Amino acid sequence: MRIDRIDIIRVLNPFSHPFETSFTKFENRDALLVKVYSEGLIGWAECKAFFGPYYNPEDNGTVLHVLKDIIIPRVLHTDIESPKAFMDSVKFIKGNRLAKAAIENALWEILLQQTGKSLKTLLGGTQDEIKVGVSLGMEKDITTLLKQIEKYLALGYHRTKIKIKPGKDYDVIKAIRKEYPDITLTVDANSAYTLKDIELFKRMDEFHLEYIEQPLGESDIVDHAALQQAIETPICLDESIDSYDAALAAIKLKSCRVINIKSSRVGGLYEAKRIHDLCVEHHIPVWCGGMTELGIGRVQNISFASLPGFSQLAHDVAASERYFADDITIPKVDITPRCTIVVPSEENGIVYAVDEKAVDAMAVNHWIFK
Ligand code: OSB
Ligand code: MG
Repeated sequence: MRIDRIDIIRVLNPFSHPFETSFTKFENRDALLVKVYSEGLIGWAECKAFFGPYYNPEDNGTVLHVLKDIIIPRVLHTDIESPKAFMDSVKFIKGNRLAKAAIENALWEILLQQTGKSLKTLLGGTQDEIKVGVSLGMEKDITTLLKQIEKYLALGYHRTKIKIKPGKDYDVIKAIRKEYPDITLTVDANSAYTLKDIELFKRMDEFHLEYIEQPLGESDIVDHAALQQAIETPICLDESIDSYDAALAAIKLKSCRVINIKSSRVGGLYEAKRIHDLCVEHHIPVWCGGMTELGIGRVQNISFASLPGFSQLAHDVAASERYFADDITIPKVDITPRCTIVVPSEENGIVYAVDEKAVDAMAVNHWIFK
């Protein structure tokens, strides 16, 4: 794949409903799109960074710097054999995986066009459709949150995940369990606690949650092992799993019993597949996490989630409509009456195209490198 030109486009798309987590409240999706031109083909990708470094150390500003000043000068007008070859060529850059993933993801899109195959086939996906879960932000009070839960249960969402933080945890879950004793329920702390909160997590065992996502800090793999030992509820790691080595360490130390894989967080689909395979080998159930993606990123997540290890648990990959009034693919992502999403493949002929008019309407900056 000869790289002839790369564009970066910053877009803004308002959420239909603000999304509040333990780290920030999002009013819109502020995202960088990447457009890689190669020998007459164009690979689009969506960088998953946010405006600020709230979820992990990167943000749109650092991604722009790393792409513009380091990665793009390195790859422009060179020939890249594969996404893996690209990843090998940027090994000298520490971290910055969201930035690397943006280019890596675009290379996969070019590869799909070159081979005429679906991403599902290239990755080795086995499932025709994936199970959809919902990740709900914090609300001003429990009544409002319960209304949100009711709305998505009525639509058939297979798992309800709520965000928690100190002061908005035990009582909120208790109120939900009173109303819905049997739904598949999970909580995500986005690393808002420390091991000092161990008693709180022991008390949460009574709620038979499917898992507790990222209770402690992102580097606290050892503390997560201590917490996992002390509680019945499985811990699911998200932020902590930023590489294959981190996944291996967490498995060896028994820091978790479930892993949320986000391909962007680990530097792209190639690395994410390695982590998936590692988890399958060690019988660790995985599910595909989300970053409130626009359509381009969402569609790649759907194909990634068709890998065999993802068959048990529901994913944070939902309909476009769950997040936004407008989106940037044709068609927009939608759910089936079974609340699944059909995986694009050669057999079903489903193809998502980028809605360039929608991209233009959301664009606030455009950089061209050629
Ligand atoms: O921790 O999984 C997370 C959104 C932004 C950043 C981190 C997370 C999330 C979500 C929403 O929980 C996932 C989604 O629906 O896209
Ligand atoms: Mg999470």
